[in-house]
Amino acid sequence: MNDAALPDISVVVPVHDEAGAAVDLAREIAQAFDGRAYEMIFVDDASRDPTLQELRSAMADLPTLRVLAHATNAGQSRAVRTGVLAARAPIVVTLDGDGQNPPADAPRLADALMAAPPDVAMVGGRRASRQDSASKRQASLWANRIRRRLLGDDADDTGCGLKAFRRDAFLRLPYFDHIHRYLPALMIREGYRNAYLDVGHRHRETGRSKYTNWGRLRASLSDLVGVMWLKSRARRPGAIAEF
Ligand SMILES: Nc1nc2c(ncn2[C@@H]2O[C@H](COP(=O)(O)OP(=O)(O)O)[C@@H](O)[C@H]2O)c(=O)[nH]1
Ligand SMILES: [Mg+2]
Repeated sequence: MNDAALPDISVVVPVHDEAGAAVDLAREIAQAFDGRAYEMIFVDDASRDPTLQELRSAMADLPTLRVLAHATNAGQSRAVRTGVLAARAPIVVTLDGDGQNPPADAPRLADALMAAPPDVAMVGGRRASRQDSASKRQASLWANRIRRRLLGDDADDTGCGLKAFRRDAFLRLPYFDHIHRYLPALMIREGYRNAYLDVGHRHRETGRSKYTNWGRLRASLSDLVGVMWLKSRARRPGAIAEF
C-alpha cells in the first residue's frame, strides 16, 4: 500500500508467544476485511517462541500485513499503543492475538463507529457467551462490577480485546500498563461517549493464557486507585471557540 492509498481501518493485534495462532488469525482478518481499505499491524512483544518468524514469513502472501516487534517484553497495553502509533488509518480495531476474538465481528464494530456521531470515540465488544474457565468468568464478572461501581463507567466487559476506537481519541489518553481495561472510563473522562455491541468468543486453541486471576487482581487494585485519581483531576473546557 502506498501513501496515495491510505487505509480507512487499521487492525492492531498484540501478540506474545502466540506461535501457531497468529498467522491463522492474520489470514482470518484478511478474509473478514477483503475488499476494504485496511491494514493489519501485528505487534510482537518479544515472544520467546517462533511467533515473530511465522508472522514475517506470512508477509510474503499477505500484502496488508505489517509486523512490528518490541526488543523487550512491555505488555499488552504497550503493544497496542505501539500499533496505534504506527497505524495510518483514523479508525483502529484491536483483537487478541490468540484467536479468541472472531475476526468476522471486527468489520461490524468499525462500521458502527464510522456511522456514530463524532463524540462516540469507541465501540467496545461485549462477549455474549464467553468461552473461558468458570473461575475466569466469575473473577471477570466481579472485577467488572467493582470497577463500574467505583469509576461509574458504562462497560460490562472491559477485558474484551475486540474494540474499535478513533486513533486520535486513544492517543489523547494517558498511558500505563494495563490501560486496556480502563479505556471506557478514560474516554468518558476526555469528554467522549462509548457504545457497545455483542461479539462472539472462542476457546483458546493453542498456547496458554498470559494472565492469572491473582495477577490481574493485584494489578487491578492499584490501577483502580490510579484511574480514580485521574478522574478526580479531570477538568474540561466545554466547546472550544476559535476567533
Ligand atoms: N504484546 C503482549 N501481548 C500480550 C501480553 N500478554 C498477553 N498478551 C496478548 O493479549 C491478549 C490476551 O491475552 P490472553 O493471555 O489470551 O488473556 P486471556 O484471554 O484473558 O486469558 C493475547 O493476544 C495475548 O497474546 C504481553 O505481555 N505482551
Ligand atoms: Mg485469550
